[in-house]
Amino acid sequence: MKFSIRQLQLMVVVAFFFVVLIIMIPQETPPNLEMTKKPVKNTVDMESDQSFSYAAGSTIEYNIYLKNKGTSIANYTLTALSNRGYYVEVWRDTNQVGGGDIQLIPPPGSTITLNAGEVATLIVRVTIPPDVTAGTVDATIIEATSQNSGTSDSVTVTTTINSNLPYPSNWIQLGSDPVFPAQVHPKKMDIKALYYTNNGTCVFFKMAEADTPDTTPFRYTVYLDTRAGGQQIGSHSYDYLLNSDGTQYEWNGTDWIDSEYPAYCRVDGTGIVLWADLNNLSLDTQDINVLACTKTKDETIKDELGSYTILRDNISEIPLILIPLLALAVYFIISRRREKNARAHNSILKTHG
Ligand SMILES: [Ca+2]
Ligand SMILES: [Ca+2]
Repeated sequence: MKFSIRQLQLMVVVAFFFVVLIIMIPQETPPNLEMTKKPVKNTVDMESDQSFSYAAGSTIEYNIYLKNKGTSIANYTLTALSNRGYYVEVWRDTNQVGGGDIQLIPPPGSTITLNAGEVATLIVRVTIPPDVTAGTVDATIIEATSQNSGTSDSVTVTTTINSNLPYPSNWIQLGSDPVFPAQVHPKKMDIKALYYTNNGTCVFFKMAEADTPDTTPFRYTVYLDTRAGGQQIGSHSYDYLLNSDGTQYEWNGTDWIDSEYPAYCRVDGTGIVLWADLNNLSLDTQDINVLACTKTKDETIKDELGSYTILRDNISEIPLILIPLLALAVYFIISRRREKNARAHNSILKTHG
């Protein structure tokens, strides 16, 4: 078969247009592929990574927060894993007082359902075996995966085993903040939980913050109402103020003055512990009211948690560890931060339940 030059020229031109046409026609994508290209909306948010030191043989509590960022109800699968293989429980705290109220883990992989925008306070409990060597570090990861979107988020709580701490490790949680971190800025001033313990000589208060506390620019304080009189804040009148500046202040009727006794303070990971010698506190027959506060140096209050009421006997000379667990029925009067302006709503509640 022979082509004239004219025919060949025509064929080249046709071929050229054909190629151009193929390039210009948009490639049609299968509709299914187009669907998966849509970004998956991340509907899960979990906060905050935390750390603290505990003695071997103790059970650790960290309060973490899970939020449904989506616009509809969602189910989340929860997992919790210690890299040391320690026993881990996860509880939901429904009343922001005392410990957890509903156990979620074990069993592993249980489900929690949250409405759109709902926040759950979860209490992670890690049990350290008694024979663990000091200096061992445990990292426990708690993860929530949305069963609807498949997206997930996680939090890591890191515990250093220390057998030489100045305080006992049998912390009793007084209560937790219901607010997702961190509506208080900076995060290091956002108090997420308050705990106490005593060793028969001193009474200790631990504040768990959403980030590492910094006592240089900020003040971490605990107010104590132990006797008649004092500075009225809310429904209680406070007599002592333990301050992270190292001073135990006392209300003299009109002002907070230096009591000339120290307030001991130690930052440990994302926690801060304040404590006082029981001999330096005048304890009346009344129960003890406690309020935790973070402030800037110019006394601007950034966050507060409490107040909580502790039975006087549980704070006095008997070390907490020697009080039988049943007698440790600690009663609180709670006024949550959200209810600051509605203190009439206060109710008496019982811990560990
Ligand atoms: Ca509770
Ligand atoms: Ca008082």
